[in-house]
Order: sequence, then C-alpha cells, then structure tokens
Amino acid sequence: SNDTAQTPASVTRTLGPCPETPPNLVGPLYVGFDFRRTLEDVRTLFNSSLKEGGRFKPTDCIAEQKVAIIIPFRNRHEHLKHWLYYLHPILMRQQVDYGVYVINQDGDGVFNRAKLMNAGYIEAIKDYDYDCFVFSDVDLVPLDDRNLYRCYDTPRHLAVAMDKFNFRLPYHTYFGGVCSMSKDQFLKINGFPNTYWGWGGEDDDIYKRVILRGMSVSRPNYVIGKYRMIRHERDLHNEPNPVNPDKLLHTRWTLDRDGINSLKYTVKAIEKDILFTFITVDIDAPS
Ligand code: BGN
Repeated sequence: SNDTAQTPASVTRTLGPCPETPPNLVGPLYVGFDFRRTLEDVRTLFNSSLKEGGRFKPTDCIAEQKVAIIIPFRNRHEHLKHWLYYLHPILMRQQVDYGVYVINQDGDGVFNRAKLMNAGYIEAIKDYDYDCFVFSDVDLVPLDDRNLYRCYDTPRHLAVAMDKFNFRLPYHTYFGGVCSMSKDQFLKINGFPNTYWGWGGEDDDIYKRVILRGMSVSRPNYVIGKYRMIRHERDLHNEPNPVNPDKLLHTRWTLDRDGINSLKYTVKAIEKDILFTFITVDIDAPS
C-alpha cells in the first residue's frame, strides 16, 4: 500500500532552533563554597548529560552558537570542583552547545593568564567548530543564570558585579574575571597579549584592544551580573608585575605583533574528563 505508514515512528525529527530566551532559567541562585565536594560527586551528578571532555548540547533544539569555555589554571583543583558543580547545570539551562577547556600552565614559572587563554582558543578550535569563546577565571561563579554565557554583537564583560568589589565594577573600564568574544571579535583584536607575566594589567590591555579596534563592550546589568568569588590566598609565582602598568601605555603599537599571531607554546598533555578537557601547556615561562 502507498499510505503514509512507511516512515517508522523512531525516525529523527528535525530539531528547531533554540528559543532566543532559554525557557528554564531560574534567575538568582544560591552559591556557597563551604561544602567539601569531590570530583567524583560532581561526575556522578552530570555524567549522564555530558560527553567526554565536558561537552554538552541541548537535546530538544539546535543552539545558535558553539561556545568554548576557556579557564586559565594552575593548582586550583579545589576551585575547579566548585566551578564545575555550579556552572554545568547553569550552562545546560542556558541551552548552550558548549565544551569546557581547562588550560593548565606547566611548571612553576611565572603565571601568564592571557597567554593561557590564547592557547585555550587555539586548542578549542582544533576540537570543534566553536564560534564563541567565554574566558573565565576558575574562582568565579555567577549568581544569576540569566547572565548568558554566549557572544553578543560586541565583546562582552560578564563579571560586572563581583562580591569582592561590593557588587560593583572596581572601575569603569574593568574587563577582568569573565568575558566573551566571538571568533571574529577575538581575531579583530589579534587575540590577547602574550607578554603580561604575573598579576595585573592583561585584562586592561584586552579592554584597550577592543576599544582601539573600534568596538564597544556590552555588559549585563548589576542584578544579573552578580558573581561570587571563591576566597583564596595569593598564588605563588603570580606576583604583581611592576612592568605591566607601563606596558599598557603601548598597547596601540604592540597589539599587531603581540597576540594570537605570535603565540608559541607546546602541549604537554590532553586529558579528557567527563566534566572538562584538561590541557597542560608549556608557555615558556620565566622562573
Ligand atoms: C587593576 C589591574 C587589573 C585587575 C584589577 C582588579 C593593573 C594595571 C595597572 C593599572 N590592573 O589594577 O589587572 O584585574 O586591578 O583587581 O594592575
């Protein structure tokens, strides 16, 4: 017979695009860091929803953006557990097609946050066709799931109201903590500087790059943009570097030769956990 019963019911339906506003957001969230959780606990919670490497995509719609979350890292496993525990369900509710990349600086040399983020960008695009990048510190958890981890028409600063700054920006041009950029926006500023060793200034350099390339910064409001930071001691081998403030005076001239086009590093190991991809990189750090 030539009726319509020829297609089996199990055949896959074509999925529609995800709605502009994710339907299952809850708004303000409780976030606390006192509970001692293990990585194994967190794996048990999410392993049925995630794919190896900390990958997720919504099952009931097609996400518009493919988002790589890049976390510069060294010796902060305690923080990473909390970050994963809180962020995975938030990102799932936000219906993001995402992967989590923890970029671990090899050795005990001076830390370099911006160079690690550059390496994370390169490693992530080897893995999947990402078109949006969220760069996040490992110790920052959003307090409202309406703060969407995605890209906008201009580079976005997400961590606008951190508890340690009394839920305000410390200064108007602050661009630290968490930001997002599309691939085009990132390439337009030649990525991030590789030459800011130690603490301070690299985020200000990134802000300057954005402005110098004629873009503006988008931000959520102070209600949606709240964050809790995990309290911690100052890291070893990440002292404030006195040469960094001076470097900021030269961004205009260094931008074109210090960035993603001059990045050099070597991958020492790539480990895929169910919750994240852990990439150890040698970035030739001074001791
Ligand atoms: C600024 C740092 C930023 C840091 C914020 C918040 C510098 C450059 C010299 C002005 N900038 O002072 O990197 O994110 O404080 O802590 O050190």
